[in-house]
Amino acid sequence: MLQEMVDSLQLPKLLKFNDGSLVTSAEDWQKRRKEILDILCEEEYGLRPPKPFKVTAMLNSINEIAYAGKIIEQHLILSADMGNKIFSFPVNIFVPKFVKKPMMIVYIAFRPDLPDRYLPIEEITDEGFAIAIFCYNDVAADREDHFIGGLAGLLKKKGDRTSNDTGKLMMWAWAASRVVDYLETRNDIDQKNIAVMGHSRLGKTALIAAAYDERFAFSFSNDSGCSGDAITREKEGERVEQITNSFPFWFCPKYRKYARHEDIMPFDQHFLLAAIAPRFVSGGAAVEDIWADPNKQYLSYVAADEVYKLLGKEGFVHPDRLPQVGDIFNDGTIGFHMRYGKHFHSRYDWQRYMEFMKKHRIGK
Ligand code: GTR
Repeated sequence: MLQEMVDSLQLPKLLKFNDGSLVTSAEDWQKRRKEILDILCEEEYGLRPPKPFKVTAMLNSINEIAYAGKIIEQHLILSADMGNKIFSFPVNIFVPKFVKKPMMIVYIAFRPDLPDRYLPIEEITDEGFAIAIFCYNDVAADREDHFIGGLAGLLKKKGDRTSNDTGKLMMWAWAASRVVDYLETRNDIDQKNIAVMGHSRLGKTALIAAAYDERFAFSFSNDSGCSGDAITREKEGERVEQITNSFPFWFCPKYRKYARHEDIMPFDQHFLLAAIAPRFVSGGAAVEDIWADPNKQYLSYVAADEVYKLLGKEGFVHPDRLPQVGDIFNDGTIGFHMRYGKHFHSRYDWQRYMEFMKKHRIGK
């Protein structure tokens, strides 16, 4: 049933090179993955900013007895050396003291508050996870500022944005990789189990971060929907037209041309998920989040599964039907859950992602 649904969407093929030849081995996939990452830069998110020469950290303050003495809380400023310029942004790290080398979640946050309504820090660290948090607005403002501030200002070229110029989702995703540059220097966390996570626009960002940076062993995208984990073809709710009208600055200018012409896109969102293979990816949906379209989110994971299978992974383990409230599919390399309620990053979602990571911890 599901396969027929996926087939009827006539999605661009994951396992076919741009020249039409077939992708039949893991080796082929390495090349195909590069093509896919290039297509997504070129057509949707814009070019990836260059890797900095060096990332350094400055510790602003530390509290060794945070949350009843259970947690070490550190406030840092990371600085990325971009050659002729330096880009700096704050990162806050919470490490539980009662576990040796905890798994680490890089969380891309909406707000600077610690904790906030989407981010129950104490519950997360009580589960034995360390968490590194940065606020996306500290990287590039989430509004039409004509790309003058933050990383956007630093990358800005003369004149109007055109073609494949970098959008802000890609900038936020780039910053998540800078956090990993820094985390790699620490020996108090589990380097093999670093995840990236975000909700909604930042769920889209988390997927981009993982697709382009193989150091993320896990990625968690909560309610990310349009231009994130949901297939765009025949999607309910938000589509390319609405998203590029409201948030043109999230994308490269070229993406807009697919408004009402989704059928000619040389990609769809299963490309983004497949670029994460063979690593772990898990998505959350909410039954009332029609704007994101839970069914099209789910079908995207179903469609990405063939790449995991080609790479010898278990992929997506799920029944042959659309998702229902209360479903939790976490046996395979791809996970998915659908909860009751609306668009929100809830405690329930956090529990599912942490459960998934504990279950699949690498090297346990
Ligand atoms: C909406 C946008 C969605 C989603 C959401 C959010 O306005 O249309 O794509 O990203 O914002 O980030 O909360």
